Parts: sequence; structure tokens; C-alpha cells
Amino acid sequence: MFNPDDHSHRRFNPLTGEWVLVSPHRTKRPWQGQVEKPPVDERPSYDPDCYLCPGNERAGGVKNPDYTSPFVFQNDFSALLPDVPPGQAGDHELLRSESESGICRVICFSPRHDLTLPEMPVEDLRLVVDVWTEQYAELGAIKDINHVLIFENKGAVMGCSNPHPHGQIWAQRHVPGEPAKELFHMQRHFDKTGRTLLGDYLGVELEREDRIVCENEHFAALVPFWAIWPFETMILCKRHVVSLLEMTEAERDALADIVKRLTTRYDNLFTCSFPYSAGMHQAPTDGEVYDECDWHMHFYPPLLRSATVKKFMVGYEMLGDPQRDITPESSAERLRKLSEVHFKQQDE
Ligand code: H2U
Ligand code: ZN
Repeated sequence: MFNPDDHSHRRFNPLTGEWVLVSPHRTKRPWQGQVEKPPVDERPSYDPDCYLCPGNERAGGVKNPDYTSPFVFQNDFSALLPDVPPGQAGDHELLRSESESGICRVICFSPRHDLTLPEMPVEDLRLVVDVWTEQYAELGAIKDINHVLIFENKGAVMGCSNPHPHGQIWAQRHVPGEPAKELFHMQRHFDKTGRTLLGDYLGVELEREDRIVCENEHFAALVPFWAIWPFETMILCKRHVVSLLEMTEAERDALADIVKRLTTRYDNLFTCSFPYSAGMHQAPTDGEVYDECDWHMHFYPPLLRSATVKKFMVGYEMLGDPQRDITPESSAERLRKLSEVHFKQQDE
């Protein structure tokens, strides 16, 4: 008899139409790698050499103001530029290209160089939620901006250039591939059932509970059934909202709360500043109606076994499907058992 707790199996991701291979029997494999001590992460609250700290000069010579709450600026090395004329090129159907334009911005979450989201007071995280919302509204209202992607790249292993707490926004003319894939599958589910895919999914997960990490009145954080990264999670809203703009004041408070609680659990997992790429998917800003879409946030963390041992998506993963050993259910259980008091603040 097939038992998914023991036997290798494939799980389907209804958001992307892709599969992940799960090999739970391999968690019984002996681990002979060394378990290193977590890196010490002692930073001053102000670093005169940091290009994101208040009052400091950035590359290119612009000086940051003496900001005291979240501060947004135009990325000095923007991958997307506003003044690119629309158009297509290529003289062969297999050699297609089209122009892309957009705006890239950086958000400093806090003036404090030594903090990260989980270490910030929840009131200050709420200010970050407000800035995310304002930026989505402001950039989305621009004529040629049809999609706004808000994300955070955290930790050197993720290629993050600076430990000062910050995130990014890339706003552009086209809907990029990941959200486009999800919107396609959300639309299909909505056409078939009249309900939203993630609304239905959250309903099932709240009933089963075994993949829920934590929740509050308005949001739940869970390890998706189809997670590919060992401790991948998603934050879902308990009410149908297509974007940050539809959230109430109470929901914005609750979003700050759940981001803090989830990321605190992450830091406590391996007693380190837990790296990840996280970001939210929400309705495109092209003026169309997106009733099939539910705002949601993904966390893709690379760590597997300790502060330094990370999962590589190589070999079979690059050429076949993503693969994992530890089941999403056991990852959720581990995250669920952790404290919501940050380890740095535990003995205060
Ligand atoms: P990371 O989130 O990957 O660390 O990227 C930080 C961004 O900050 C990066 O996109 C920008 C880089 O272009 N940046 C500036 O806009 N000004 C600077 O002075 C340095 C970095
Ligand atoms: Zn700094």
C-alpha cells in the first residue's frame, strides 16, 4: 500500500502546474557532514560604510536623508528603465525579443543597520506594510506599469549585497513568468468552480492543520503541500483580497504580525539570521479585473540542515523536477514547535 509518509512520490503544484518529487525514505540516510556553529552576526546600529544607513552616501553620490521610518529610493543600478520605447525585434520566429520598461526601487525597512524584519517591533513592521501598499498603489497607477513585484532578498547566500534591512520593488510593463503562470492556473480554477484556487486551498489547510505553521485572525502561514525548498512557506489571507490595496487596517496590522512571527521562527530554526527570497504575488496593475487572484506571499529559503548547509537545486532538479527529502508536513511541524521570541531577545 502506497504510504506517502514513507514512499517516494510526486506532488502536484496547482498554482504552477508543476510537480515536485518527495523522497521521505531518504531522511533516514546518515548525515556525515559537519554541523558548524552559526556565524556570529554582530552589527552596529549605524555603519558609516553602509550605503543604506541614514545620512550616508550611496554609489553614484546621492546622499540618503536622515530617515527615521521606512525609506524608499530609486535603485541606482535599476535593471529596468522607464524610457524604453515599446517594440519587438528579431527577424526569425525562434529569435524573438520585445522591449521592456519599468522602475526599480529599494526600500530600507528601518534606519537601524543591525535589525532584520523579525527583530523589528511589530509597529515598525506595520510601517513597512504601509509602504509596500503605497508603493504598489503609486507604481501601479503609472500608465506603462502593469505589474509590481515587491520582494526581499535576505542573506549573503541569496546574493543580498548588504545586511542593512531592505527589500526591492521591480515594476514593469509585462507580467513576469512566475505570476503569469500562477494567474493562468488561478483563472482555470475560477472558471471551473467560481471560487479562487488559494481560497479553496487555504480552506483545506485550515481544516487539516498539519501544514500550518502559525496563524492570526486574518492570515495563516503554512508549508505548501507542494513546497520545493526544505522550509518554504506561504502567507495566505483568510479573506479574498486581490492586492494589498484591499486590506483593511486590521488586516495590515495582522500582516505585520504574521511576517514577524514567521520570520522569528525562521531565525530560531538554526539560530541564525535565516536567509531567503520572499515576495508577494498580487493582481497585475493593468486595469483589468482579477477576481481569480488572491494576494499571497512566498518565502523561498535555501537552508536545509543548519545555518550553513543549504539545499542545491542541481542535477535532477535542474534537468528533471525539484526534489525534497524532508516532507512538507515534518517541516511544518518543526517550524510550528519553535518559539516566537527571537533567540537574540530570549535572555533579555
Ligand atoms: P540586494 O537586495 O540584492 O542586496 O540589492 C540591493 C539593491 O540596492 C541592488 O539592486 C541597489 C542595488 O542595485 N543599490 C543602490 O541602488 N544604490 C547603492 O548605492 C548600492 C546598491
Ligand atoms: Zn546600514
